[in-house]
Amino acid sequence: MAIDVEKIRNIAVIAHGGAGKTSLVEAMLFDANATDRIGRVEDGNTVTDYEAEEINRNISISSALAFCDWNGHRLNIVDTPGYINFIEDTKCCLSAVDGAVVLISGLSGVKAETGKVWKFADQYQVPRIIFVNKMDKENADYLNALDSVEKTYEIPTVPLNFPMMMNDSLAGVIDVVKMKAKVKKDGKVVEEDIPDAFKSDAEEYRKKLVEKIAETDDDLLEKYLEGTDLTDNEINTGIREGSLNGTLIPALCGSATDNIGVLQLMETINECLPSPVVRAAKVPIKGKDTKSGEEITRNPEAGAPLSLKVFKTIADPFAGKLTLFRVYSGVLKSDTNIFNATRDSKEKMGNMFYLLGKKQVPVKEVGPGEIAAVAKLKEVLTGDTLTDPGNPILFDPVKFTDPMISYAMEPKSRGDEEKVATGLHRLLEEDPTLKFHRDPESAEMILGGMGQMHLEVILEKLKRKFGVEVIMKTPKIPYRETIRATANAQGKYKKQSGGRGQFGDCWVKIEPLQRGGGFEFENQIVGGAIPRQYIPAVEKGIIEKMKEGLIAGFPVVDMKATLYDGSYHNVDSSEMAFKIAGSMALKKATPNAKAVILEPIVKVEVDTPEEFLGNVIGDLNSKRGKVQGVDSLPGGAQKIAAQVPMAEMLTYANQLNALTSGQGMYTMEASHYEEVPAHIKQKLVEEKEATKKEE
Ligand SMILES: Nc1nc2c(ncn2[C@@H]2O[C@H](COP(=O)(O)OP(=O)(O)OP(=O)(O)O)[C@@H](O)[C@H]2O)c(=O)[nH]1
Ligand SMILES: [Mg+2]
Repeated sequence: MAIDVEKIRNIAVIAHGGAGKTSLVEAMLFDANATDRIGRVEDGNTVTDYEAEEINRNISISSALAFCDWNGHRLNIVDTPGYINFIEDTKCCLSAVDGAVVLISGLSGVKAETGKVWKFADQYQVPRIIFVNKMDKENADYLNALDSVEKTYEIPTVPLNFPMMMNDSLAGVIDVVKMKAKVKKDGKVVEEDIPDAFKSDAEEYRKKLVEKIAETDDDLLEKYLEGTDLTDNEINTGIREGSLNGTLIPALCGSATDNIGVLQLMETINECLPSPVVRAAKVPIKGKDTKSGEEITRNPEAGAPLSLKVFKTIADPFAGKLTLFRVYSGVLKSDTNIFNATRDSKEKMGNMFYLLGKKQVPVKEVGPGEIAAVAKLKEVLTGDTLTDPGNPILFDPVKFTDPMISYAMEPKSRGDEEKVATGLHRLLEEDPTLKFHRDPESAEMILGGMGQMHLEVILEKLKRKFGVEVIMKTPKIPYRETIRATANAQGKYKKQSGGRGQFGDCWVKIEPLQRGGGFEFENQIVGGAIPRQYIPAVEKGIIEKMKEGLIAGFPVVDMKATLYDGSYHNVDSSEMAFKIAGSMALKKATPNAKAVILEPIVKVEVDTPEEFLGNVIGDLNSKRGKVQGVDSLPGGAQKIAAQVPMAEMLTYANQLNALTSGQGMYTMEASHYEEVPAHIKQKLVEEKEATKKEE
């Protein structure tokens, strides 16, 4: 029997790294009796951080699912990673939920990475609740943390509780919706009347709460102005409407590891975050009819045609591939025939189950709005739409950011290539941000990912799950080459020594295009100087030479080639001859074209406590970085915006940790290309010559 769609709450727990997401999920599952103890990240015994690589590092690397039933509601909870290397996974999970809990640390307030996940939630219009965590910590400041949210995201927060500090320690929270104290006693949270010491603060918070809710609705405002208190129901409706419309954010505080404030958070999730039905009314479930291409919608109803979207894939060495999905419409049974609208292929559903971390809880039937998993589907990947064969619909896939860095790699022991490729193939299914290809020139295996830590984790997984070890070689920076001057040259390929020879002769002018101009080819041949059928061959020859690079082996960009003259031989001319002639012409024109090397520049934002500001800026300058600005963040931290060559930022995570005693955070994204300085150019040209000699 499928679960009542009105009673489902699909939420993602999102935040910067280390904010307490996994610990909060632990407390929620315990409070809902889905587990009988609260695990600790440090002890490696939490429900959602179950992969060895996560336990070894005490961080979440990949999103994990859990579920519990609480107060008549089914909570499907996605615990997401916070560290920058793994945040694309968080984005994908946010595309499949109806609400989010954003954790903010009571110590630091908003951090650089918070901005990333916040943007993702905006992108998918996901209503959210703020949970200010670590309020048990000394110097934690609730209002400062909320202030950082309001200032950074320009949206009012509505505190629904505040910390109950007794003898400088967090004893509980004061719920200003119910006007009750929720106090921790003998490991259990009990509800009591508000102690006198907290009454005036409670009144103050309550007044602000009613005021903010009243401002969201004319009738409520009138009632408020008449001096009548709002009912709990009016307050909850006001909060729900406000968070759905994105005009306000409900906020709570507590401590995940002390399990304080968590119960009220779960009440607020049930009361104020949308069910799949409320969500669909706000953000319709839209897709394309795969036959007509028309835009069509689906309703989260059992009677509607089946449609579901895959938001995660797990490569389990034993259970095989696990596919995690969200049902948008219709009912799915474990033997249903389905159609993969993304890959135009047929699939048969296998055994389905709910996931509680790695624990699988079998289920025969899942209905609209539900989240579940299935093993061993053949050709299904993250982002795919699975649908009723008779009523196909295609949902928009999630677009993933391109890899930030790539390494050449080789198996530690000879003959393991096949095993490496098989293992990688499985990991590629699991991780859409991972890219693998063989370099057409060096035939090297190139692995691309979001950062150093990301690739290290992949190598550990390869070893642990698929028993192969590989070595990573210096990363390949995606340098480019271009020209700065116009030059002309002739490419003449002539091999005529009896019998069928080879003859191709062309004159080409090359000139620079503006940055991002790509490649243009113009044919200015007149009078049949070169027969029409050979002209594309000249262009092909030029393009191939561009791929090889002109001075240091990097692909050439932003160049125009104009073919303006040439000659041919009736017998000996061929496409091949003119292709070679084209490539020769480009090579010959190079010395006069002022060829240069372009390097990728990344946009970096670094958050650091004030005391390390000088170190961080000094270090960025020493990396040929250009600091664009420094902004003060609420709470005293500083945000540095800079543009830095990617080549200097490969192992920045470790360096920033050292510079800021582990308190710095940064985000990095590809920005543009710039010319490398002469000494770097020299070094790259020499490296290319050295590798050429080795070959
Ligand atoms: N004092 C205190 N420590 C906490 C609290 N919540 C989490 N921690 C600690 O903070 C550290 C990080 O907690 P996690 O739950 O792993 O944080 P996370 O947000 O899941 O981190 P990532 O998954 O790596 O992004 C752990 O050492 C926790 O024990 C809290 O409320 N109070
Ligand atoms: Mg975590």
